[in-house]
Parts: sequence; C-alpha cells; structure tokens
Amino acid sequence: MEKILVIGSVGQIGSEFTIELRKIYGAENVIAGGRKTKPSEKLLNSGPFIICDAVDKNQLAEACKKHNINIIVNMAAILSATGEQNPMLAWDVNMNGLINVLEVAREFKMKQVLVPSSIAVFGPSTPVDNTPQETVLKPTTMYGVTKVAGELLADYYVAKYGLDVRGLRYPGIISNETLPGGGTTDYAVAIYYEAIKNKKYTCFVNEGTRLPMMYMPDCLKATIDLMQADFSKLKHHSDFNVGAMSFSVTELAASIKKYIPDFQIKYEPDYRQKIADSWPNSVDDSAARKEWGWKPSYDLDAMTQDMLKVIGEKYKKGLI
Ligand code: AKB
Repeated sequence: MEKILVIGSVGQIGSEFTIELRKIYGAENVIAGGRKTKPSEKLLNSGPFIICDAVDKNQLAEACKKHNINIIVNMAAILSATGEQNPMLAWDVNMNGLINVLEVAREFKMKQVLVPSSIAVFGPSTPVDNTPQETVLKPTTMYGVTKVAGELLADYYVAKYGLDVRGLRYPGIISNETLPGGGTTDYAVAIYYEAIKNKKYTCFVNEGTRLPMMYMPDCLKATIDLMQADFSKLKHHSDFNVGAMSFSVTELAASIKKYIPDFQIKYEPDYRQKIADSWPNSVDDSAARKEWGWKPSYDLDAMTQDMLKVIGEKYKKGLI
C-alpha cells in the first residue's frame, strides 16, 4: 500500500497535487507536509497535514517513520526569481532538501521518490526551439543550477542504489487555485487575475517573450502518469521534457482579448526578462511520449476559457 508524503504541499503545484493524490490513494494515505506558509482550508480539510521541512533531515526522517511513508513527493523549491534575490536560500532548500529526501528514502528503502525539475535547467547556449531531451545544460540562474545538480543527483541514486527516483522538467505552470510565488513564469497566471479584476495588466517581461507553458490539469496528469509508469521501461528517470503549449505574451493577451475585448496590456520588463530570455521557446517531449505515453489536453484558448471562467466565479463571490 502507498503511504505518500508530499513536501511543499502548500505551494502552487503541491496544493493541487496533494488533493489529486488523495483522490487516487485515499485521504489518510497522503500526508501533506509544509514548512512556513499556512495551508488553505481546502487542503487542511482534505486529509492529514504536518509541519515538515526537508532541510531538517531529522524532522523529515521522524515524519517518515511515524507515518510509515514509502513514497516522497518533493514539491518544495525556491523558484527562479526568488532564487536570484537570494541564491543561498535557493541552494539550501533545493539542494539540502533534496539530498535529505534521497538519503531518507534510501535509508528507509522506500518505493519511490518524485522530484520535479524545470525548463530552468536550460540556459542561453541551449537550442531554443523544440529543445531536445539531451542537450546543453548550462543555466544562468541559481534555481537552474540546483535543478541540473538535482537531476544528476537523482540519476546517481538510481544508478548507485537502485532507488526509484523520477522527475519531469515542468514548464511554466498556469493555475487558478493557489498563486505561484517567486517564479519568472508567474506573469502568465497574474495576467488572468488582473484581466478579471481590472481589465488591464502590466507585464514584467516584454511582448515577444515566448516560453513553454502548461495548464494545471495537464501538470497533474503528467505527474501522476509518470509516478505510475513501469519503472523498468523508463530509459530516462528524473529529467523528462514535457511540453504542452508555447506562446508569446502578445499571443496570451490576444487570447484573453477574445473573451474580454477591452483588456489592455503594457510592458515594464524587469530583472526577470533576462531569466526568461535564457530559457527555451518550446521543448521536444518525444521521450516522455514514448516512454510513458505523455499527451497534453489543453491549448492556449481552451486554457484561457477555463481560467477566466474559474477566476471570474471567484471574483463574483468576493474570494479574490
Ligand atoms: C519559474 O518560473 O521559476 C518556474 C519554473 C519554470 O520552473 N515556474
């Protein structure tokens, strides 16, 4: 039986992924772990929540022992923009947290570890269009550096200890439940909230910025599908490219204008422009498609319709 600990369960992806796991494995079998941020009522009411900081190895090991954990999902990370403001914090959370997760999983002989990676592993010298699975990994952000090191570390634990470690390179994830925090791709979420609330948005990257993106339902599906894939059939483990859509900010704004015709956008690029410019436009995800059947469902307009509907309803109820 699976007993799963989700570290970083309060964050943008963790909060929705925990609830998704609870639907599949049962609420009591999925323990939500969080560090500082207060969990939402929805998360708290859906199953057990504990304080668990992966940077504190003893606390992590105690939690795993107490709850008989055999799978760890490590969603905790300091993202690209915050990482550039505080590189040492990014190193500490992303690297020390990860090595503790891997060591505890090895010591407890766990069934599986899931550790997401990111398109931040790529850098300015990586081919930008349809970025291959195997390519140059020379990121220029601390977040990217920790994600490359994390992929290598995860693969090391697979090869050296036979530990089942899996991961995928998330593009920018767009969602309407929990706001993202500290990422460069956060503009692609904020734009929808501002479109509903004020019919205008000031974007911190320029109009031509094009990045790989994915809607949350596809992100949840990709992550579950990878967790459930037959490990013996995987040639890659912790570094799968996963694509869904790729659009410029102009195209994103045009998609919103189809439903809110008087929506206005202006541009005031800041330090995050440089980060966005170092990442690909789109990724080649044929390895994920071949090895575990990855296939996204949402394109830009389908996502825009859903985002505006959900955020619009929240706005009417006074929730945002
Ligand atoms: C970020 O912008 O830092 C993240 C990511 C692409 O991993 N959303």
